[in-house]
Amino acid sequence: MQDVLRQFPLEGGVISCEPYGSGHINDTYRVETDKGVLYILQRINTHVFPNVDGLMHNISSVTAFLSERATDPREAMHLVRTVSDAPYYKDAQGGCWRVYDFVTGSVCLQKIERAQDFYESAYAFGNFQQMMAQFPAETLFETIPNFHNTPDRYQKLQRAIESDRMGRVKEVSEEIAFARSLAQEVGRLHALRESGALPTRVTHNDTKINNVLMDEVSGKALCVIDLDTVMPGLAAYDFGDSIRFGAATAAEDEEDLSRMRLNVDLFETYTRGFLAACKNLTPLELETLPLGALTMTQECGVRFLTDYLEGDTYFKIHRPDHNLIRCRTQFTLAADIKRHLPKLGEIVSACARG
Ligand code: ADP
Ligand code: GN1
Ligand code: MG
Repeated sequence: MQDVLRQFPLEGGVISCEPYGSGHINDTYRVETDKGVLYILQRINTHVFPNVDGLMHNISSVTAFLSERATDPREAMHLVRTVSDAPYYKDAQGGCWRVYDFVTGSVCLQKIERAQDFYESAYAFGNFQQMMAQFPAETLFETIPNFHNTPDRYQKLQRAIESDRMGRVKEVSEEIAFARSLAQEVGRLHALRESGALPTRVTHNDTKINNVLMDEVSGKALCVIDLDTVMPGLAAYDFGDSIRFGAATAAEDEEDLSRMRLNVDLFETYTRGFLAACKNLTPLELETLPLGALTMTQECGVRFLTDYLEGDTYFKIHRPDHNLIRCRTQFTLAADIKRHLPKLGEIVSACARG
């Protein structure tokens, strides 16, 4: 780690470097120097992001674009370039490392404690999308092709079932049946994107509440982080993924499925915040926001199930059946979202009217 940290022009000598946060993808560390300055050091997951140059090109240009427009420096992440002025450092073993300034005085929530926090995160993600409407989308690399292409996620599940590498298919027949029962309905967003009925926008694509930082005093959202998946996408992806994670009554890996439901009040809170910041949605985009919540939840369940069948090679796990547990919570939540769709449509219409 010392060798890695020497490659970045940090203020002061490093006194600690500890694992930090609870992301499923990168290895994240909090670094502190003897001058009291904090940094975030990350080893980029190159299995998930093989094109690190493309990824870091995106991050450099998106962070620069956002900081030019920020009124407070804490509103945009700041990437620390290496001593050779590169956006990341590649070590002798091929590990790829990047450093950000730690956004001081911020907190990162793992779950919603107050509705106001969810409103704040909604405003931040809505605002992110509104600002990125001015960003030259054609300069972005597609860091994970087909990231929210739901039919493609189903094809990957099908291939995992057919190869049954871990011999786990026999344990998950109920989950496979549930996945298939919603395949057509959750394939609709992708079809609407392909036909051009829904506009492609620059979206974040991973809008969990722990990908936004809040001011520890005022509780106001400061900045959107985890920009690895900023790519062309649909408004409904960003809206839907936030609902999946934040408007759920239980954690993504809750074992007691009776605790997992949609919190309709939080759905309403998020919709108000998102639409207060993101003003340019078309009528069909608005109409399909609830379908986005269903689709992102079901798709995430399909991804967890696929990873379970493939032997847990994608998402970090902390127990052998972690991905199966995560899949079950997502499918339970998807079923509840489906039951509420008419009501959710009414809420979106009411919020869009103001
Ligand atoms: P992953 O892709 O693995 O989710 P993230 O980029 O989201 O990685 O980082 C993991 C965690 O590290 C975040 O949830 C947040 O707690 C923390 N974090 C990341 N960047 C910063 C930052 N610039 N300032 C403060 N905390 C940060
Ligand atoms: C991953 O990186 P993180 O933990 O914020 C994943 C998301 C999933 C999420 C499920 C690049 O997000 O797509 O929805 O886990 N990110 C990537 O919690 O695959
Ligand atoms: Mg994250």
